[in-house]
Amino acid sequence: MKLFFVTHNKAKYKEAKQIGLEYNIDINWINLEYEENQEDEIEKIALYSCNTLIKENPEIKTKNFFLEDAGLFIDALNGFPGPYSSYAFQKISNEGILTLMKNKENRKARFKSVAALFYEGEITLHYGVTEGEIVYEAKGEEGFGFDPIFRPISSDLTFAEMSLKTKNLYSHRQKSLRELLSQKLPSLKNKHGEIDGKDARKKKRKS
Ligand code: ITT
Repeated sequence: MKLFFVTHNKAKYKEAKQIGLEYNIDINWINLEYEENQEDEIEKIALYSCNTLIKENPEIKTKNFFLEDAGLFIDALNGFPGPYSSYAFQKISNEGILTLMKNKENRKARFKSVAALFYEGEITLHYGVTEGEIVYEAKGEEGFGFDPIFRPISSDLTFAEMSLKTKNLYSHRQKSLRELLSQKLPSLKNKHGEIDGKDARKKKRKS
Protein backbone atom coordinates (compact mmCIF):
# COMPACT_ATOMS: atom_id res chain seq x y z
CA MET A 1 0.00 0.00 0.00
CA LYS A 2 1.03 3.61 -0.42
CA LEU A 3 1.65 5.87 2.52
CA PHE A 4 2.60 9.51 1.93
CA PHE A 5 4.98 11.65 4.00
CA VAL A 6 4.31 15.39 3.70
CA THR A 7 7.54 17.29 4.29
CA HIS A 8 9.73 19.77 2.46
CA ASN A 9 12.81 18.15 4.01
CA LYS A 10 14.25 15.50 1.67
CA ALA A 11 16.61 14.14 4.34
CA LYS A 12 13.66 13.42 6.63
CA TYR A 13 11.86 11.69 3.78
CA LYS A 14 14.90 9.51 3.03
CA GLU A 15 15.09 8.38 6.65
CA ALA A 16 11.38 7.52 6.64
CA LYS A 17 11.56 5.73 3.28
CA GLN A 18 14.13 3.31 4.67
CA ILE A 19 12.09 2.57 7.81
CA GLY A 20 9.03 1.94 5.61
CA LEU A 21 10.94 -0.63 3.55
CA GLU A 22 11.68 -2.61 6.71
CA TYR A 23 7.90 -2.89 7.23
CA ASN A 24 7.10 -3.51 3.55
CA ILE A 25 5.36 -0.16 3.39
CA ASP A 26 6.03 2.05 0.39
CA ILE A 27 6.46 5.57 1.78
CA ASN A 28 6.09 8.24 -0.91
CA TRP A 29 7.11 11.86 -0.74
CA ILE A 30 4.76 14.84 -0.95
CA ASN A 31 7.20 17.74 -1.12
CA LEU A 32 5.16 20.50 0.46
CA GLU A 33 5.97 23.22 2.93
CA TYR A 34 2.98 23.62 5.22
CA GLU A 35 2.14 26.26 7.79
CA GLU A 36 3.51 25.52 11.27
CA ASN A 37 1.84 27.37 14.10
CA GLN A 38 4.33 28.53 16.76
CA GLU A 39 3.10 26.52 19.74
CA ASP A 40 5.00 25.68 22.92
CA GLU A 41 4.89 21.90 22.29
CA ILE A 42 5.81 20.02 19.13
CA GLU A 43 2.79 17.75 19.69
CA LYS A 44 0.49 20.76 19.28
CA ILE A 45 2.44 21.93 16.21
CA ALA A 46 2.08 18.51 14.54
CA LEU A 47 -1.67 18.33 15.23
CA TYR A 48 -2.30 21.92 14.13
CA SER A 49 -0.23 21.39 10.97
CA CYS A 50 -2.13 18.24 10.09
CA ASN A 51 -5.52 19.92 10.51
CA THR A 52 -4.44 23.00 8.54
CA LEU A 53 -2.99 20.86 5.76
CA ILE A 54 -6.31 19.04 5.38
CA LYS A 55 -8.29 22.28 5.47
CA GLU A 56 -6.12 23.88 2.78
CA ASN A 57 -5.75 20.76 0.61
CA PRO A 58 -9.03 18.83 1.01
CA GLU A 59 -8.08 16.44 -1.81
CA ILE A 60 -5.31 15.03 0.41
CA LYS A 61 -8.01 13.25 2.42
CA THR A 62 -8.13 10.59 -0.29
CA LYS A 63 -4.61 9.53 0.75
CA ASN A 64 -3.10 7.90 3.82
CA PHE A 65 -0.46 10.37 4.91
CA PHE A 66 1.59 11.60 7.82
CA LEU A 67 3.70 14.59 8.69
CA GLU A 68 6.30 14.80 11.42
CA ASP A 69 7.54 17.56 13.64
CA ALA A 70 10.82 17.37 15.56
CA GLY A 71 12.86 19.54 17.89
CA LEU A 72 16.09 19.58 19.90
CA PHE A 73 15.66 20.24 23.62
CA ILE A 74 18.80 21.26 25.57
CA ASP A 75 18.67 21.08 29.38
CA ALA A 76 21.25 23.81 30.07
CA LEU A 77 19.25 26.19 27.83
CA ASN A 78 15.93 25.38 29.56
CA GLY A 79 14.75 23.28 26.63
CA PHE A 80 15.75 25.77 23.92
CA PRO A 81 15.47 25.58 20.91
CA GLY A 82 12.70 22.95 21.34
CA PRO A 83 9.62 24.01 19.37
CA TYR A 84 11.67 26.89 17.92
CA SER A 85 14.23 24.51 16.36
CA SER A 86 13.46 25.46 12.77
CA TYR A 87 13.76 29.17 13.45
CA ALA A 88 16.85 28.76 15.66
CA PHE A 89 18.58 26.65 13.02
CA GLN A 90 17.91 29.27 10.34
CA LYS A 91 19.05 32.14 12.54
CA ILE A 92 22.01 30.85 14.59
CA SER A 93 22.69 27.36 13.22
CA ASN A 94 25.03 24.90 14.97
CA GLU A 95 27.72 27.52 15.66
CA GLY A 96 25.19 29.64 17.55
CA ILE A 97 24.08 26.71 19.70
CA LEU A 98 27.72 25.81 20.45
CA THR A 99 28.37 29.42 21.48
CA LEU A 100 25.36 29.36 23.83
CA MET A 101 26.73 26.09 25.27
CA LYS A 102 30.31 27.37 25.63
CA ASN A 103 30.68 27.30 29.42
CA LYS A 104 27.95 24.78 30.14
CA GLU A 105 29.00 21.60 31.88
CA ASN A 106 25.59 20.02 31.61
CA ARG A 107 25.50 18.87 27.96
CA LYS A 108 22.33 16.80 28.23
CA ALA A 109 19.84 17.16 25.38
CA ARG A 110 17.15 15.19 23.63
CA PHE A 111 15.54 15.09 20.22
CA LYS A 112 11.77 14.67 20.22
CA SER A 113 9.65 13.63 17.28
CA VAL A 114 5.88 13.58 16.87
CA ALA A 115 4.39 12.00 13.75
CA ALA A 116 0.76 12.83 12.94
CA LEU A 117 -0.90 10.15 10.81
CA PHE A 118 -4.12 10.81 8.88
CA TYR A 119 -5.85 7.51 8.25
CA GLU A 120 -9.55 6.80 7.68
CA GLY A 121 -10.63 10.29 8.70
CA GLU A 122 -8.77 10.14 11.99
CA ILE A 123 -5.51 11.70 13.15
CA THR A 124 -3.29 9.72 15.53
CA LEU A 125 -0.04 10.94 17.11
CA HIS A 126 3.09 8.82 17.50
CA TYR A 127 6.10 9.72 19.61
CA GLY A 128 9.86 9.19 19.67
CA VAL A 129 12.55 10.59 21.97
CA THR A 130 16.32 10.09 21.80
CA GLU A 131 18.46 11.14 24.74
CA GLY A 132 21.97 12.38 24.15
CA GLU A 133 24.31 15.32 24.55
CA ILE A 134 25.60 18.38 22.76
CA VAL A 135 29.22 17.82 21.74
CA TYR A 136 31.88 20.56 22.10
CA GLU A 137 32.53 20.91 18.40
CA ALA A 138 30.51 20.03 15.31
CA LYS A 139 31.46 16.69 13.77
CA GLY A 140 30.41 14.85 10.61
CA GLU A 141 29.01 15.66 7.20
CA GLU A 142 25.94 13.42 6.97
CA GLY A 143 22.34 14.22 7.75
CA PHE A 144 20.98 17.72 8.28
CA GLY A 145 20.16 20.39 10.83
CA PHE A 146 21.60 19.82 14.29
CA ASP A 147 23.02 16.38 13.40
CA PRO A 148 26.70 17.49 13.70
CA ILE A 149 26.30 18.67 17.32
CA PHE A 150 24.12 15.88 18.78
CA ARG A 151 25.53 12.58 20.00
CA PRO A 152 22.99 10.02 21.19
CA ILE A 153 23.68 8.15 24.42
CA SER A 154 25.34 4.78 23.77
CA SER A 155 27.10 5.98 20.63
CA ASP A 156 30.51 7.62 20.19
CA LEU A 157 29.34 9.29 16.99
CA THR A 158 27.22 12.35 16.31
CA PHE A 159 24.21 11.84 14.04
CA ALA A 160 26.20 13.56 11.28
CA GLU A 161 28.98 10.95 11.58
CA MET A 162 26.48 8.13 11.02
CA SER A 163 25.21 6.66 7.79
CA LEU A 164 21.45 6.99 7.26
CA LYS A 165 21.08 3.33 8.25
CA THR A 166 22.93 3.85 11.53
CA LYS A 167 21.04 7.06 12.36
CA ASN A 168 17.90 4.98 11.84
CA LEU A 169 18.98 2.75 14.73
CA TYR A 170 19.16 5.68 17.16
CA SER A 171 17.01 8.57 16.04
CA HIS A 172 13.87 10.06 17.55
CA ARG A 173 12.24 9.93 14.09
CA GLN A 174 12.73 6.19 13.59
CA LYS A 175 11.12 5.68 17.00
CA SER A 176 7.97 7.67 16.21
CA LEU A 177 7.74 6.09 12.75
CA ARG A 178 8.27 2.56 14.04
CA GLU A 179 5.56 3.22 16.61
CA LEU A 180 3.26 4.52 13.85
CA LEU A 181 3.97 1.60 11.53
CA SER A 182 3.81 -1.14 14.14
CA GLN A 183 0.61 0.20 15.73
CA LYS A 184 -1.14 0.92 12.45
CA LEU A 185 0.42 -1.71 10.20
CA PRO A 186 -2.26 -4.41 10.57
CA SER A 187 -5.06 -1.99 9.71
CA LEU A 188 -3.06 -0.25 6.96
CA LYS A 189 -2.40 -3.60 5.30
CA ASN A 190 -5.83 -5.11 5.93
CA LYS A 191 -7.52 -2.21 4.17
CA HIS A 192 -5.71 -3.09 0.97
CA GLY A 193 -6.04 -6.84 1.39
CA GLU A 194 -2.31 -7.39 1.27
CA ILE A 195 -2.04 -9.60 4.32
CA ASP A 196 -5.29 -10.63 5.94
CA GLY A 197 -7.30 -9.75 2.86
CA LYS A 198 -5.77 -12.75 1.06
CA ASP A 199 -6.15 -14.96 4.11
CA ALA A 200 -9.73 -13.85 4.52
CA ARG A 201 -10.54 -14.73 0.90
CA LYS A 202 -8.93 -18.17 1.31
CA LYS A 203 -10.94 -18.81 4.46
CA LYS A 204 -14.13 -17.79 2.69
CA ARG A 205 -13.52 -20.23 -0.17
CA LYS A 206 -12.87 -23.07 2.26
CA SER A 207 -16.14 -22.72 4.16
P1 ITT B 1 9.10 19.75 7.62
O1 ITT B 1 8.46 20.55 8.74
O2 ITT B 1 8.76 20.24 6.23
O3 ITT B 1 8.86 18.28 7.75
P2 ITT B 1 11.61 20.73 8.80
O4 ITT B 1 13.02 20.66 8.29
O5 ITT B 1 11.02 22.09 9.05
O6 ITT B 1 10.71 19.92 7.75
P3 ITT B 1 11.00 20.01 11.57
O7 ITT B 1 10.05 21.14 11.66
O8 ITT B 1 10.56 18.67 12.03
O9 ITT B 1 11.52 19.81 10.07
O10 ITT B 1 12.33 20.30 12.36
C1 ITT B 1 12.67 21.57 12.85
C2 ITT B 1 14.17 21.75 12.84
O11 ITT B 1 14.74 20.86 13.80
C3 ITT B 1 14.81 21.38 11.50
O12 ITT B 1 14.89 22.51 10.68
C4 ITT B 1 16.19 20.90 11.94
O13 ITT B 1 17.05 21.99 12.03
C5 ITT B 1 15.95 20.33 13.32
N1 ITT B 1 15.83 18.86 13.24
C6 ITT B 1 14.69 18.12 13.23
N2 ITT B 1 14.99 16.81 13.12
C7 ITT B 1 16.32 16.71 13.07
C8 ITT B 1 17.24 15.65 12.94
O14 ITT B 1 16.84 14.39 12.81
N3 ITT B 1 18.53 15.93 12.91
C9 ITT B 1 18.98 17.21 13.02
N4 ITT B 1 18.20 18.26 13.13
C10 ITT B 1 16.87 18.04 13.15
